Amino acid sequence: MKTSSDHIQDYNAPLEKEQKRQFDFLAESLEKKGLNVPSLLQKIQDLQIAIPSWALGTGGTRFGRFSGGGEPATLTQKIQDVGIIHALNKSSNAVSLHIPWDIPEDYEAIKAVAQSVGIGFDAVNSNTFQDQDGQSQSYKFGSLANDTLAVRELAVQHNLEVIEIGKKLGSKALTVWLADGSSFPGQNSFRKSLDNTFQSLREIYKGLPEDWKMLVEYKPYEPNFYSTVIQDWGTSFLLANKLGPKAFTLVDLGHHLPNTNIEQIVSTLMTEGKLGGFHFNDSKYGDDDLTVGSIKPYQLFLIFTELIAGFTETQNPNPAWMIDASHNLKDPMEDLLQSVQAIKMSFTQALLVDNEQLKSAQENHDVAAAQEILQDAFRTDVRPLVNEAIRQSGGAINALEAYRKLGIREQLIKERGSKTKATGL
Ligand code: PSV
Ligand code: MN
Ligand code: MN
Repeated sequence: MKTSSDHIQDYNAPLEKEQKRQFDFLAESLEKKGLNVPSLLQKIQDLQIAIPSWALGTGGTRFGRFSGGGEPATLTQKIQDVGIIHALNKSSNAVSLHIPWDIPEDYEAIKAVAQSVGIGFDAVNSNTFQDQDGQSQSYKFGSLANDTLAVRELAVQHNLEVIEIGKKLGSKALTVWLADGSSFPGQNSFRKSLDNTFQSLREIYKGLPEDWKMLVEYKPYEPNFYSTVIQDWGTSFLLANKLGPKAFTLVDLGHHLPNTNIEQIVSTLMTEGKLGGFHFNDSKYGDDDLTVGSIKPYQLFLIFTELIAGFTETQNPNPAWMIDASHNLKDPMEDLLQSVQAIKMSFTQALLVDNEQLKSAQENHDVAAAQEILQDAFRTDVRPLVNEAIRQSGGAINALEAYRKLGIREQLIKERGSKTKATGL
């Protein structure tokens, strides 16, 4: 694959001069504002966003699926794809696996592949929203919340197996997302469903190693359309609190009803030390799983502003950063490169916020000044800074353009064929 450091340096060479001109210009104006540019570069380089194994193939909708070809058919190929993304952007050094889609046949071989491309294993995800072939009980009417004990036991067992798989790979977190709920009033007892879920999660929690986290994801609707057991951050937070110090809430940006103030949720969770992780994506209507930053970049910036304030002002441990997106129209790897870049840009803009000035504007009830401070940071074109951080790490000055110029997809289609379907969603 054409992603060796020589290939990337060859791609960068003709762009270096213009990159330097743009970077120097921006660095000078940031320094004038009292910002420490080397420290900003370091923070941008340190931010690593895990890639979900299920986002490397074309997702499709329930109406159709249009593969672009060259998709990964095996876990090895998925890890190789994450390796390609990381070689280009130096910002995605881990993969998040979904079990049972990604059960390794040979753990040592998989670890060796990951190591060879500089990739580690982020949170492992359990799947009790689908039945697998030959499964003894069905999740049709719920898994951890199900009224039938045997179903709950199967779902608990599955989660414990996922932990075992993660342990062998070096993961340190289990993400639990449940589809459990109801589509019609009267179908389930809310109280019983929540209590069953808590009891089941408690069994799983008991099997969690000391240095692991359990990330409890919430979502208001879909696939159930009347009620979802873990419908919102409050329910997830309640469960995480009852479970114990290793349990945290995971925020997926698409898992909110329209206009929810997600940045406020982030702030509350961090104040309580319970923000465990993020699934980044973007949406217009629901859980649309669109490219990060493609619809609401200001919201993303405001979320990062809260996160950065929370890093210094709260005891919240570092959250796990992951993308959770699906691609119907774009080349998945192009979409992922765009998503990671959007995250880095919002993060960088948020680093530019003058928190001291903002505090004094708040204390003086100077509403207009507070808005100016935030929007001054948001309206800064930080691309030369982000690209410089990536360039200095050995990545491509423009990762998406490099992906195209180096003909990566064409090579993958040649190797894997044009009619491919990645395992997973
Ligand atoms: C559910 O919508 C979700 O966001 C959860 O994170 C799942 O694990 C993921 O999608 C993939 O199904
Ligand atoms: Mn998610
Ligand atoms: Mn989702």
